[in-house]
Amino acid sequence: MKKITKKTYLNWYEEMLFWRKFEDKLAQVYIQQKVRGFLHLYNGQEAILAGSLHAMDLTKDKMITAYRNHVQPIGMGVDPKRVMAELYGKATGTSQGLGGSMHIFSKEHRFYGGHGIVGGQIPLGAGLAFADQYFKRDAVTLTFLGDGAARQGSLHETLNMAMLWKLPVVFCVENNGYAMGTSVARTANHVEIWKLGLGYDMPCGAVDAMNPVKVAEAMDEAIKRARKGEGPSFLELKTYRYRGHSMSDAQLYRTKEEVEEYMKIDPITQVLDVIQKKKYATNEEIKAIDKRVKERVAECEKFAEESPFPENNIMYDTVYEQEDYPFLAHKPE
Ligand SMILES: Cc1ncc(C[n+]2csc(CCOP(=O)(O)OP(=O)(O)O)c2C)c(N)n1
Ligand SMILES: [Mg+2]
Repeated sequence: MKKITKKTYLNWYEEMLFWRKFEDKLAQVYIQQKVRGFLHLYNGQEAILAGSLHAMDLTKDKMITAYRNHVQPIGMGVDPKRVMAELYGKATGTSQGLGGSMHIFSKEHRFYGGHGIVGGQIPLGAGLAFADQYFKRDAVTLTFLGDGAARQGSLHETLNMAMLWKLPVVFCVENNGYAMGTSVARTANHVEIWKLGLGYDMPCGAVDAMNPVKVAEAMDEAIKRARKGEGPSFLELKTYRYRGHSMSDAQLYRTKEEVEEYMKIDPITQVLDVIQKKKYATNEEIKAIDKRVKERVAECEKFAEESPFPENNIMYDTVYEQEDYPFLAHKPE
């Protein structure tokens, strides 16, 4: 694995803080009704993305996930201004404002969404890996899913085929304890999701995913295995989300104390602790990072605010249509 150095820690701190503040800003503008529809935030789960990016080869590897998907594309290189504009429904967004919160996508950056159907992205992730194997491209696809999606039939069909064909894919279950308001313990008779891999003889295990180092190490091993042609892995990344499932969640299914317990092992705080203990940065330097993060978020907000909404005509330009359809003269000449 690439060495985890002072530079890694400083980068992790700045990027994770940026993702956190970017989403805090989204929560704020959502309440102001500038962002509409659903909004599922990633606060608390950032170590998963930070550790995964460290282990990936960002020149070729791919990523696909569910609807908690605003910061992953940023990590993969998409301009965060365009992600925020997408959430605002603006023409400068990643999907020209037509996708919104749950559907960030950038083929150019090998980020394949952004999927609202629970478990829908699992077979698609294996499909991306199948294409890479078929065309002999040396790439690995990280397929993320929630603990709730682990109970979907599509997971089992996909695990079977992926293992049979030794597809270059890593299945990454982000176990944040809940599927909407339903705890993991209420969805199955065991809570060790990683054991589902055993049924397919797939290398599998659980990871402390509040710590980016642990995520990077586990991910590196799984990615290397896939790259060597040895097939998929199944990781249970143990994490926690601080905010509700989406913005309209009253969170009656958990206690404040439970949330506070996890905040004590917050991934950003853990990284900052190492930075301070190892004297990787002075207090002044840390303050400068915090300031830069604030400015970057403000820039995104300004860009989204000032961007135009798409023209109405775009609705006709982005759907398939029969060129000679005779009954509806909807398109202006
Ligand atoms: C097929 C399907 N069933 C139900 C829903 C409604 N739904 C949206 S999110 C969700 C919970 C998923 O939880 P999990 O996979 O743990 O992901 P998390 O929200 O924790 O990231 C459900 C049931 C849906 N979107 N799709
Ligand atoms: Mg969950």
